Amino acid sequence: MMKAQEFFGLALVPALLAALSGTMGASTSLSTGAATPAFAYEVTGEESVLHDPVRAGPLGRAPLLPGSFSLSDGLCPPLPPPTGNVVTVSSEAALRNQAYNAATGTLIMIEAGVYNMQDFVHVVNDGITLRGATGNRGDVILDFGGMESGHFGILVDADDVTIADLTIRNTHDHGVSIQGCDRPKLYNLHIQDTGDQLVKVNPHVNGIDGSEDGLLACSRLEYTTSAPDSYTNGISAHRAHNWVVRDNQWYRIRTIDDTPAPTILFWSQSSGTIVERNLLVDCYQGISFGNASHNYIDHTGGIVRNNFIYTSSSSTNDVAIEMVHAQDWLVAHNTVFLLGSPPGLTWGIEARYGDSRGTFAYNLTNKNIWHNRDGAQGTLMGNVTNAQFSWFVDAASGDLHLVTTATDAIDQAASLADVPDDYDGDARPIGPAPDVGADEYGVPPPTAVTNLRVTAAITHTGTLTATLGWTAPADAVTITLRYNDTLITQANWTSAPLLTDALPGSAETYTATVPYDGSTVYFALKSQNAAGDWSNLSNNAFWPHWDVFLPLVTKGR
Ligand SMILES: [Ca+2]
Ligand SMILES: [Ca+2]
Ligand SMILES: [Ca+2]
Repeated sequence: MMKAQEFFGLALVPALLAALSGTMGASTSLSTGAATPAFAYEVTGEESVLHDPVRAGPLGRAPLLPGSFSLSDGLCPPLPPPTGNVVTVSSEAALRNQAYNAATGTLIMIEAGVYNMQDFVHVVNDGITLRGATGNRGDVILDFGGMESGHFGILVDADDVTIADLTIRNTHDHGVSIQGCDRPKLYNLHIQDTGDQLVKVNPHVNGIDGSEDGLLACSRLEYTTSAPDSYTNGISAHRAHNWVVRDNQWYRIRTIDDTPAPTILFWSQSSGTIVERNLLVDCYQGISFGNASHNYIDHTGGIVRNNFIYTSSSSTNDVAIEMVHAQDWLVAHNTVFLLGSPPGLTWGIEARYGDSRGTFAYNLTNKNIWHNRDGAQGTLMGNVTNAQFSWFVDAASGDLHLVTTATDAIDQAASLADVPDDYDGDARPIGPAPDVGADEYGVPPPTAVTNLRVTAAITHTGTLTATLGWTAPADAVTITLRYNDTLITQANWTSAPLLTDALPGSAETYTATVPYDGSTVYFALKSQNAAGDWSNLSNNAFWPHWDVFLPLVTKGR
């Protein structure tokens, strides 16, 4: 353990070492049973014991919550069909064998089933993909609970490795461990009830070369009740750079005794982390850049945006977002609603220590934001800190979408270039201005039609009868059509003669009779959603060149 402590720059005083001993004991099996260099940078205990000891007294376990609302398909599309060098496995031994021995670039498809794993899965060649064969992560379950050797679930010692569409559960130590490898992609996973961290990211054994450009997305990570001991995180990443953690759901990420342990923790000189559109429910701590146990700049850059963080009154929580020894961050448009704070914990978001600086902007919370704790240089911009339960669709299920009466949040922000969308991936703003918090209230305007065309035309003396066709946009309630003798643009839209403003949003054809002198006639449309928000302008269709439409140009029909 001394090696790890030295690497992370800890100067542990004897009293703290004594305090740590109990927690460190839990990891003894790591160093004795698996004395390989891959494990040399495990850090056990420091992040929990040395952190600010704000905590509740008795355990208050949250009831199991249902799966809540679903994520947007647009943000979490299925992976493309398998191509290239594909092998299929249907036994745990074959899975481990292929993971370790398959050639660089092999895609390993794992057939549906529950796999009673007998050892950890070790990936050592670049470009390996481990993927559940059905695309449904619940169909392919790697259960490590009966394992007789090894400690991890999946250990990644190679670059460009993808792990997707499967479940990892009941590991002795970490669920997935990344060893300084670059561009790992963890996608559509369900990671559950691990002994230590659900996902761990370490540098290579040289302690310098960290993991670059990783992705953890569209996954569900949870404990059924809590970690089995005092040591866990949802993801703990040392020396990780430019990772993206997005569109995940995290439930009950907490130690057994509420020892502080962030759910999403990037530290040990990590940088450029993006944490967005995550849902955290009944986790003891939330998102942390840096940690109080380090006394150097622990994180640089990065953005925390559009996350929902909720703790019920039957659970307990520490701070939900903390920037500690962290520089040049943006924490913006998060919704943090905490009902499990112990007496005295009046804040839920903080920046701490004089070397921390960054901006808290347009966050929506029911707790204070402590922007200058211990001399931190956090700045505040437009945050709302008196959120009420009634402002949300279904806070008790973690659904912190706004309701129409949340007028203290709706349209109360100014646009931030770094926050162009919201929790749902909808472009901001909807309505006159962005909303405070992670949800932009309302339905986005319909997308612009791009395939308006003249499908038939008949000319008479002085008139043209043209049949128009298009694909109806989603969320359109009414469609307005106009024509003109010049190209219709956003600027001249309202002055172009009206054909109709009363078509239903589902309409996909319209027959227009317009004046005709032999020159070109142009047609275009816009649609409106239920709130009356306009789409952008469609392409122009025109006659007599009825076989050509913009911007999709087809010829030779
Ligand atoms: Ca690396
Ligand atoms: Ca708005
Ligand atoms: Ca929204």
